[in-house]
Amino acid sequence: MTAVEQPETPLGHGNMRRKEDARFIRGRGTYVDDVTLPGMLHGAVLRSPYAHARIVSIDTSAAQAHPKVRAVITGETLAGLNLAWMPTLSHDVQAVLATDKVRFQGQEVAFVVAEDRYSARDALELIDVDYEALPPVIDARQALAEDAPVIRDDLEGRTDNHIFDWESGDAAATDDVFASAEVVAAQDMLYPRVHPAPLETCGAVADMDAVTGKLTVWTTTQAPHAHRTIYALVAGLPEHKIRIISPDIGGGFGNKVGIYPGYVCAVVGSIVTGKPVKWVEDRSENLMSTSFARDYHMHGEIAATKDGRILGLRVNVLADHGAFNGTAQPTKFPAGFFGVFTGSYDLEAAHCSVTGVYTNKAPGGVAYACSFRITEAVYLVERLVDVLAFDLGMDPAELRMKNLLRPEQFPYRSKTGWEYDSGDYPTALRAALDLADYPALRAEQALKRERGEQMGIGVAFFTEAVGAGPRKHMDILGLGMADGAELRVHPTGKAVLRLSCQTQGQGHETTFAQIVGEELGISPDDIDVVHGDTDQTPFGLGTYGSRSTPVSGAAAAVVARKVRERARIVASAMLEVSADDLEWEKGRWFVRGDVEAGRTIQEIALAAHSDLELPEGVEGHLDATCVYNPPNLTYPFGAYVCVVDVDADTGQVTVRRFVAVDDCGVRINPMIVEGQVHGGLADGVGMALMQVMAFDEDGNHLGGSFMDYLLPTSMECPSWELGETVTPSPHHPIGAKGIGESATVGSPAAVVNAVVDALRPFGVRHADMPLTPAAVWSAAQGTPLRT
Ligand code: MCN
Ligand code: CUN
Repeated sequence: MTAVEQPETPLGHGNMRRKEDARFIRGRGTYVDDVTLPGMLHGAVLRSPYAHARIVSIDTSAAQAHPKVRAVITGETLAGLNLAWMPTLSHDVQAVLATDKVRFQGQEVAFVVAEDRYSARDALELIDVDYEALPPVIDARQALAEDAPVIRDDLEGRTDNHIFDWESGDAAATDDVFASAEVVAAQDMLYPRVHPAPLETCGAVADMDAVTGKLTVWTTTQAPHAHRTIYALVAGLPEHKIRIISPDIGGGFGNKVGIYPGYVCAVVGSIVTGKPVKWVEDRSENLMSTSFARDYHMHGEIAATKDGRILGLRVNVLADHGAFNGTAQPTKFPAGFFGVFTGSYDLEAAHCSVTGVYTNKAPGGVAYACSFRITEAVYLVERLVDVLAFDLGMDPAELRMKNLLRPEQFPYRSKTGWEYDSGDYPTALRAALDLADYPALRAEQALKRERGEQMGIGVAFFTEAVGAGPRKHMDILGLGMADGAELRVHPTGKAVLRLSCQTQGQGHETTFAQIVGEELGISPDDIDVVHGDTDQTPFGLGTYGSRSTPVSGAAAAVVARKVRERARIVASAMLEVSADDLEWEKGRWFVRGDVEAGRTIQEIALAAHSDLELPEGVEGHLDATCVYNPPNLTYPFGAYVCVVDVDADTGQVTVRRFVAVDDCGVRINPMIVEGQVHGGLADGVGMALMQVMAFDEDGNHLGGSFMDYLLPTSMECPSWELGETVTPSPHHPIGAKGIGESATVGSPAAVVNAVVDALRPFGVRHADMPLTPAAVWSAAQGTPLRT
């Protein structure tokens, strides 16, 4: 126990403070940019000023002549190594350095390696690129026009900018429901292009050892093992000759799932120069060229009875994927998990179609706490429910309560084929409404409206599907989404857990130790979690889609249980009784009916490494490994209530209150869960009110700095009011569901619903994010802005 109270919960240490904070709060973390190797050189990327242009020629001679420059690499150099193009995570290819054309502003054109970072940057300006500007495609709605310029003329036989068509649900049944419905409400809405904007930008230090032939890359990655395999495939090296180290990461939020050209250039730079090469991008490079999120143009329709029973949903989406289809998501899901757009409601039929297009913008699409497009899906359905409430003149909370899935319907198979594992939705919504004192808020609003003051109350309910995934259904580039875990208990009863996932701030070193601690009765302080180094950890697909707890967390529990069973055999040898006669209580095996006769896990660990005679075929020591292939996703859910005050004269929105009731099943560390929720709620306020990656018609990026691309601070956020319900996942070994993205998924709709509700006296039924003062003011004037 420390000075701060750490209450004992069913999961042992519960709110244990984060082990990793000991180094973080002292400024003693080790990030990629902290890695310094002897003789290390520095790389810098030359980027395209054009959104779309043909490269006529590149003259690097002046840069080569710079006294501190060691190498200048162009697309042509890479083409000679067959590395000018690399595979994306969505079975497309992406230019590492452009050879033929540039396809978005900020695209990588050349890479300079110099003795220091400043010289590398200076030398960029000495490179002379002759571009022939081409008309850009910026608006996704124009991408499929007859006369639209073809962006991906590198792909054989390409005559348009179409990427994919994907659909889900039953079109005919949905059309029938709509044809006979009493009420149909429709709404166009945009989920704008946004950016995860982690505080630490992306970077890598690559070190190719010419003697051993081993490549070591310290890099900002959320998925070290997946990266290693992709490097192996691209470079033709065996995996054991590649070591990916993901040290401390200053936030990922999905931005660090993919492989960026800069990483590959650092590797090539090291091969070419024979020295380690560091490349770390700056803020503008991060915002302009790395994985964006969303950019979904959605048309939604909702069918209902006059008294507000929801019957069906029909949705068309135009998805802007930028210049390369680089979304990070399971292969069979080109629109991610958008298929869960039926949300939390019991309805008769649903159908959606999604069309993906190329535009002259940075690639990406799945990032920023997205749960693989569930952010878009939840926003869509939660806005549609509010639009329906508007049309019917019903209270939006009451409309939701009337249509939520009921507890007895679980496990629930949705109309688009997802099996929700568990849930008690009405209880969560009631809890949120109680916490907010919803009736009092509506009464206050009525009073204020009489005075001409605009107050809004927004309600949102969400269901997520996280924990990808059953490997039968989910893979990334052919790699099945299962996770390994290894646990070693030392003779003194202290343990090391090795994991394939990689924390970026979620506190894995603490919570995974808590999982094993709970299973074995070893203090989490005595369990070291090793992660983020492919030489030291078992294979697995990494941290994104809130999959660490559902998949690696399950692996940690399973591997600990294997060790516990091994300990039982050792204890039976120690106590000279049959293993069947032993019973477990946290931390020790004892003889059934004789509580005194037992051995603690620490005693057993020592004996397992001693001269104790073990039964035939039983190995000594106390170790185990496992690979966890989840049987299903986990389905966390939550109910949110947001209260805003809007100044209709200035368009200024103040988020006054935010109530969030989350259910992520069993909470391993409630304090960490609350931290995750706090962060996600702030994300939601940011997206709803201030964030958009905007472009002008020439494709110039208008959000390349934090002056233009705004991050919410404590000034814009209220003091969050959290509640919880606990509905364990029936298939997860400890009943936990993911939480890392829940609040980002659920909160934007709550904020937008609140602002639109505030503007009700002006007849406003919908307004697109971000609800900046200009957008709010325009909406109140009856002339909504379109991004
Ligand atoms: N947890 C818990 N009990 C549960 C569920 C989770 O105590 N029932 C704890 C976990 O043990 C873990 C944390 O909460 O310490 C988040 O767990 P999980 O929901 O499994 O999510 P991941 O660890 O897989 O994290 C990924 C998720 C994603 S996809 C994004 S995006 C995001 C997020 O986490 N990026 C983050 N939260 C972030 N938080 C920080 N600080 N930095 C990021 O980059
Ligand atoms: Cu989609 S952002 Mo998180 O899955 O790393």
